[in-house]
Amino acid sequence: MSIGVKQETDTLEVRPIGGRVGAEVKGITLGGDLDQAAVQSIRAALLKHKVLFFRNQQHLDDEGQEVFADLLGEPFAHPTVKTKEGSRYILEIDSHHGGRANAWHTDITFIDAYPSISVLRSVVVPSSGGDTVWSNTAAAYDSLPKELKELAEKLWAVHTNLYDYAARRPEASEDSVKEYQRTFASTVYETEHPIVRVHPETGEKSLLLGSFVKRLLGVSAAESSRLYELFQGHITSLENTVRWHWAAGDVAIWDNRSTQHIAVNDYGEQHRIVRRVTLAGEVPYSVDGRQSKTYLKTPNIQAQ
Ligand SMILES: O=C(O)CCC(=O)C(=O)O
Ligand SMILES: [Fe+2]
Repeated sequence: MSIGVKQETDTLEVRPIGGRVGAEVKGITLGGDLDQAAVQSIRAALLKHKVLFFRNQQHLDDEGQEVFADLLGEPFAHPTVKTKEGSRYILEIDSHHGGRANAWHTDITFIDAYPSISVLRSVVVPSSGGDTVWSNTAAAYDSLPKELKELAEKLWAVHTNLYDYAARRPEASEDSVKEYQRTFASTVYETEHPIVRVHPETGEKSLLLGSFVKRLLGVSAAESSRLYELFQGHITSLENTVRWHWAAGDVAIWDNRSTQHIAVNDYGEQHRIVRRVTLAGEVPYSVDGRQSKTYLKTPNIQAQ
């Protein structure tokens, strides 16, 4: 697909990468000075391809990333993790400070109105590895047989930010386990989401699961984990994914309402830094019009 939008003298060129998800956008310099038409084209391409990649955006600093993100929506600060010093709402993910998002997830689904869009900028890249993979959760829903779609549409799940961090990250140092409790899980959230949500802009149905899920409602723990694996397996099926090999200065933007992602943890002790800005989202609706709900928000006594 090619969208013929004038940006200065450039044309926005959108080249799909995966068969079902992801496109590289060329011919655009990201920043706070983009005109409305360019921003609209980016939004339209994002709704269609779910993840957009932009190479060679080295001119962006933290503030440049923020003012560009401002054009796409309302800034949204992480509910528990402090923003990077000197920035308004940048979250830094630094591999030397425990930052490795190496489990499939959608950002911040432990609250009801979780972010609509995330904008990620690569700052330090390892010499090899450190790719990120995204999946299209609308394609994952679409590729289910009718019977499983019907089952999924009936199910709800509890999402939380309190999980067994040490068990999930066997290589993590004691310090990063403490850091997790002190920051990420300093306030504990639990939220009920339908496992199929309806996209507020496109009306598309998508699967809403990922690693913040604690259990599915109305079934036993064993059934919950089997059903989770069944549906999550469709999300992570390679046909529904796209993989990006970063260079410093690349920017990825994803529709957080219809994707999951994972940072591949294959680069050992090498340094890797990415910085993220998230934009406010809407409380999801199920196919039968019920809304997600955060029913627990409490200080974590273990983190005191
Ligand atoms: O490190 C990455 O590539 C992705 C990190 C992540 O999960 C995020 O920025 O939301
Ligand atoms: Fe993430």
